[in-house]
Amino acid sequence: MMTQPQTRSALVTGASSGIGAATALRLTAEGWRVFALARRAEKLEHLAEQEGIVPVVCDVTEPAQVAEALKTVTEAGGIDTLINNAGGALGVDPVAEGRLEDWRWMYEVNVLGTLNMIQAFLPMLREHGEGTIVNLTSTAGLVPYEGGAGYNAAKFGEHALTGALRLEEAEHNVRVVEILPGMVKTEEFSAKRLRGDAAAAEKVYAGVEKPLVADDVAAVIAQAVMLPHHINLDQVVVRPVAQAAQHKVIRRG
Ligand code: 8X3
Repeated sequence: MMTQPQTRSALVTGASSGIGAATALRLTAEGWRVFALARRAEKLEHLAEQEGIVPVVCDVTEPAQVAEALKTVTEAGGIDTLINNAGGALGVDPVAEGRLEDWRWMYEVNVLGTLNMIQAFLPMLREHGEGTIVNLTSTAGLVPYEGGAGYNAAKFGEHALTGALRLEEAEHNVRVVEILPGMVKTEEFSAKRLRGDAAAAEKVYAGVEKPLVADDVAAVIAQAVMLPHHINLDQVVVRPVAQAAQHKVIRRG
C-alpha cells in the first residue's frame, strides 16, 4: 500500500505496551499510519491487528537491527515523525550501592537507543521537509532524587541530547519536541525498575487518587505532533495534579 502524501506517518519505539502502545493507538485513531517498533514480536501482536499499524521488531540498542528497521520503513513509504519512547529505569539504589550493569543498561536504552534511532532516521526526516522528532525523557531528567541517580543520569543525558538536537536541526526544519512525564502508572515501568516486586511497584502510586496513565501522556504527544509544524512544544512537563513536584505527592487514605 502506498502512503498518500497527506497521510501523516510516525514510528513509535517501545510500542508494545504503556505510553508507546497508547500513542500508536491514538495516532492511528487520528488517521495516521504508525510503525510500532519493539523488541518482542509476540508483544506487538495485539497492535498488529489494528488497521494502520505496521509492527516492526527491533531492539533500538542494536545498530544492525535499527538499520533493518530503516529499510523496512523506507520500503513501506517512510515517516515524517519519529517518537523515541523506548527507555526505562532499573533499580532504586543509592549512588553508594548502584550496580554498574544497571547504570549501563539505562544509559544504553535511554540515551544510545535514542541516538541510534535518530541517526538512522534523520536523513529521511530532513528530506521530508517538515520532520518531527519527539523524545520521551522524564522529570527525572530535570531533578535528581535519592535512589534515582542511575536513571537521573540517563535521563539528564537524553535531555541534553534532545536540546542539542533541536539547535542543530532547526536549519533543516526538523521540529524537536521533548515530553517529560512525571508519575505515570503503567504496567511495566515500576515493575521493571523494582525487579518484579509487584507490591513495591504498587506502593509507588499508593493513595494517589488519579495518577497519570499511559493514554494521558499519549494524548499530549498526539496534540504536540498534530500542531501545525511551525509550532514547537520544546519541552512539555506532564504530571498528575497530585504530583506538584518530584518531592511533593498528595496521597490520601
Ligand atoms: C518516571 C518519572 O518520577 O519515576 O520517568 O522519575 S520518575
